[in-house]
Amino acid sequence: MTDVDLDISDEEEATRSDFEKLKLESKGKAVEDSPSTSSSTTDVKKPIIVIVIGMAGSGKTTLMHRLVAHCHETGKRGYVVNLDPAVTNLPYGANIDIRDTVKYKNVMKEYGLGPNGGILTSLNLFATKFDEVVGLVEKRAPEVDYVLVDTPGQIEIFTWSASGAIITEAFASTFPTVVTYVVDTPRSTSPVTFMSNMLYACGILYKTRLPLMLAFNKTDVTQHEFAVEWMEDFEKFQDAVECDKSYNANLSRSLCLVLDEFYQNLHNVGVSAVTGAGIENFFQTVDSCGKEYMENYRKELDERRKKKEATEEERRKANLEKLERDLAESKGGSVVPPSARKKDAFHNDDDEVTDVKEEEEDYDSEADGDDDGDEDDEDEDESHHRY
Ligand SMILES: Nc1nc2c(ncn2[C@@H]2O[C@H](COP(=O)(O)OP(=O)(O)OP(=O)(O)O)[C@@H](O)[C@H]2O)c(=O)[nH]1
Ligand SMILES: [Mg+2]
Repeated sequence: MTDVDLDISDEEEATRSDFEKLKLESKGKAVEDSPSTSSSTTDVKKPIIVIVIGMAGSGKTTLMHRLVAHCHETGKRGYVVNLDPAVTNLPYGANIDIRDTVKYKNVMKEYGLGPNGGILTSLNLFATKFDEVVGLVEKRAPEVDYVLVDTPGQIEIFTWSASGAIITEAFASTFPTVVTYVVDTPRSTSPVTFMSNMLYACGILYKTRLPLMLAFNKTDVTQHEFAVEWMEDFEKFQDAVECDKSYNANLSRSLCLVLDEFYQNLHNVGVSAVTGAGIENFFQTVDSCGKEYMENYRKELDERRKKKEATEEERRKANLEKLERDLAESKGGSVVPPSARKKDAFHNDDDEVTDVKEEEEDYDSEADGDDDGDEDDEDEDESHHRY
């Protein structure tokens, strides 16, 4: 986690009260007022979802903090979701925090997992309740411009784990959704490391099938021009690779030919989460990715959603038929439908998972990371395992 102090505590305070205001304004509105998840249309004003993904330590959380502060400064209306179950100090106030729903330490104990497996499983458990998250965001949608989503550094969540796909699909089938891949620029100056980072980004692009923007972070330490040059001019990258005769460099040389096409689909922006450089440009790029989503991605997603709904309908029909059969067999005796039995088991066995909720009264205490006084949070070492 970050130790950096962005010195924006006053702004944060005001941002929080903005969020509070948002909540109070939308509180009391009938749920029916908001558009339903399954019948989302493009007519209703939608916030853009910005999912911040990147390697551990690339600066996702610090960038989130900066984005939240920038929203406040410029009057953009943000809504913040934290999906990192193991973070100890969250420098910004989150409207929805996975830690309120899933107790990562309990998950580790319950399933006998280490820190990485614990984080992955926590996300998988949370993913089963993601429709509730989307429902909460939908209620706020008319008053929000951007939904900023922080994620853990376990990038495999978004390259192969089920939860990554569930989360991105749930957002993308309802809102314009953009993936921001955060790159640690100073650590990507070697062509081989750069290439490996781009392969991760490529994996995320093909897995999520959403507009992707690269945010070259930490430009206060190293400017990102070299990276843009490598992406735009294949020969410049080849020249850099020439200096490195290792096996990996040979591999990189072949791969960069393949990745050339991948770069055509990318937007990129240089930022410094610490100084705030490039943040305005960041939001402009998010906006153009949001437009791209509407023009290119929406149609494909609508088709995918229709298919999903048809499968769901079939499943529902099959369940109903089974229930009717069970009723006939029980000859009027009481029948517990399988779905209800499953639900009971879920609640009895998995007490590390509770309902998703939005931050209300405890909003202020969240900002300093001392979320709920849970004794599990007293272990200050947990995030270090992940580096
Ligand atoms: N110089 C500099 N340091 C930065 C910047 N952004 C983040 N950092 C530092 O990078 C380190 C990691 O930052 P985090 O924001 O915790 O990174 P993260 O990606 O959220 O890490 P995980 O949640 O563990 O995956 C911290 O020490 C930050 O201070 C930046 O723009 N410039
Ligand atoms: Mg983080």
